[in-house]
Amino acid sequence: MKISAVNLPDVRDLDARDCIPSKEFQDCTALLDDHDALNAFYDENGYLFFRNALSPESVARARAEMLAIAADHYGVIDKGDPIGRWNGKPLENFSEDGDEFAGISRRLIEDPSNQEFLAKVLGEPAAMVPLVQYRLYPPNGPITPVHQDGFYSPGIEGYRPVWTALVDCPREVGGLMVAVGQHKRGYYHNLAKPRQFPVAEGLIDPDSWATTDYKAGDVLVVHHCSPHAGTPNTSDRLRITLDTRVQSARNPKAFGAVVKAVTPTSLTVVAEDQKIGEVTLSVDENTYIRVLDSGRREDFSRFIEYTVPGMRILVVRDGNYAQMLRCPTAP
Ligand SMILES: O=C(O)CCC(=O)C(=O)O
Repeated sequence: MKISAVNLPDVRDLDARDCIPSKEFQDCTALLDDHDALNAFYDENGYLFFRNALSPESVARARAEMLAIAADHYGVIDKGDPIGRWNGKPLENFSEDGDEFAGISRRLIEDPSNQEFLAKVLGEPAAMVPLVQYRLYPPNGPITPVHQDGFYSPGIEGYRPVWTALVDCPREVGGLMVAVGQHKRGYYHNLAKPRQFPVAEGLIDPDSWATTDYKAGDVLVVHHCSPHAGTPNTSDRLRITLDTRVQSARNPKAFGAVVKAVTPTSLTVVAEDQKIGEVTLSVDENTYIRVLDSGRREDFSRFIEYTVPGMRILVVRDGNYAQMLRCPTAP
């Protein structure tokens, strides 16, 4: 049965801490040279996992950059500590897309040593989606709840999400778990509950959860309909990971832009990528608008009040239609 979203006022929310991963991811590296087989695995299981996928040099650089920010900007590890042991200081004023991280993901994804791998994952030359979350998770912090990315981000179907461990993340450091094969029945998010519409209990097979002991440089690709969640960090170290997305380099649907003009039903933007240039897109009540706060959908009737010329946004287009408009991150 296909569920497009559920409406279950009396059902409890699914708590990620009650989801116990009993399965291990399969390594898909051997399928990289057979794109049909890779896609068949993805369609069947709702994830791809690649051991040691990114080049060690590019991962070491990104790790060093993240460790330096953890020490110098947030003060949560001691300077020079190569394994990121938490020093007990609370992580304060942390933002997953803070400007202090800008450039780390771009350097990792655009590193020539990673291009061939990413092109094989996507099936064509890959470009980054300018949307990234950087994560420095100290021990015993909150974990990412069970969710399906496509429920919050319409238009992302063509991307391949790239979740990467930058330090070794064995089970005690935590990482991501995925409900394998549970991506074929639509969305389990409960519209009867307040925003963020948590996933309802009792719908996902409890025996479907899988994870692994991640190594730095491993890559996990999660299907936009696959339920997934963070696993707890019970170690003494930070969990240092990032997640970004790649898309077709030939036909990028998602791009950073600056708003040039707005009408009640259209938007003209100038893309940061000169090859895309200036575009005018139609906007309607189905456009998913999150331009002020990445976690909140805005009311379309006030579109021209809050979308103002000069504003930087991330656009996801389908031809000349704006599928999603959201505040940008610092890739
Ligand atoms: O790393 C995490 O804890 C969450 C990542 C995630 O859920 C995502 O990329 O959608």
